[in-house]
Amino acid sequence: MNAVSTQRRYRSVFISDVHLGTRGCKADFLLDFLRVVESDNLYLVGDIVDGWRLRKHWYWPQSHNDVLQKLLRKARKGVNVVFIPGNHDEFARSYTDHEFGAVKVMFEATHVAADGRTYLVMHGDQFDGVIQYAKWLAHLGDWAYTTALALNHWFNVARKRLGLPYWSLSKYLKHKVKNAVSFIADFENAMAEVARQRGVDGIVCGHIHHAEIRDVDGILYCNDGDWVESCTALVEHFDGRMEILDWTILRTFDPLGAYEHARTQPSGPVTVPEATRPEPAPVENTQACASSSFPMLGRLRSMVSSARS
Ligand SMILES: [Mn+2]
Repeated sequence: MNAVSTQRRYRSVFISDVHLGTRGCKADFLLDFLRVVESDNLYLVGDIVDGWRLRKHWYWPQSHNDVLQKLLRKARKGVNVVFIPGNHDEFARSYTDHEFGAVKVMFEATHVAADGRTYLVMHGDQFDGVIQYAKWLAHLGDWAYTTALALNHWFNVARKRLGLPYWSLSKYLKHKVKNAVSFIADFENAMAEVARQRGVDGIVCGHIHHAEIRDVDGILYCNDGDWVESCTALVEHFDGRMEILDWTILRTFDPLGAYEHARTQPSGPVTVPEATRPEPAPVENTQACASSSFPMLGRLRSMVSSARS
């Protein structure tokens, strides 16, 4: 479907927070991205598979399988694929320094860019203040977030019927809620400080589902975003320049892409995931949340922060 002319090549691609195994995962968008975008290096910066959710409720449609197959195929065909587990797929942290079908599993990585800059690559949950200091807020946040995602889903089903493009509620909220901004800033500063202590030039992380490239007092902070809400990736050009790709925007405005056409067709192959019943608020999960990893925790900034104020 996609013309060869739409292919994009980069030196490195960084994606995270895909959350395969959850209804929120935009697997079809990511498949489209993986088909169009090629790179020498592909870093999977954590929360690729949501083991936390899968343990409670098995959800594994074909498209989620296709994503894994696509990633493995890239590794087989010579792409340097590095998987750095996050808090939702921390089960894989036990396999650090092993290889799975040419995919290297690492706790964290140091990436040397084409311009010689060095980047620490890590998921980022280790430095999430909410995990460490306010567990109950995280539970509240998860409930609020799950509800917001369900609303967002139905809202977009309606938009799709009207032929309107996908619109992210929580992305909108994040940018509107002042406190969320300060939380994000705290996270960014903490991550930059880690990079500074390690003596590298920058940091690449994910976890908070907020794509960003920002200079923090001489340290280049890069967050690759997520594939649950915003469908963003971080890419390194062949000259070492970093850029964020917002896939919903790029594909909507790409005149050559058949994607937009497909997306507005009711039975098109690339669509917002099919209508599914929104999950009930996971009240009964509250106890289980006390384990070291939380559901959806990386995506709660706006709600957690509003609860704080
Ligand atoms: Mn995370």
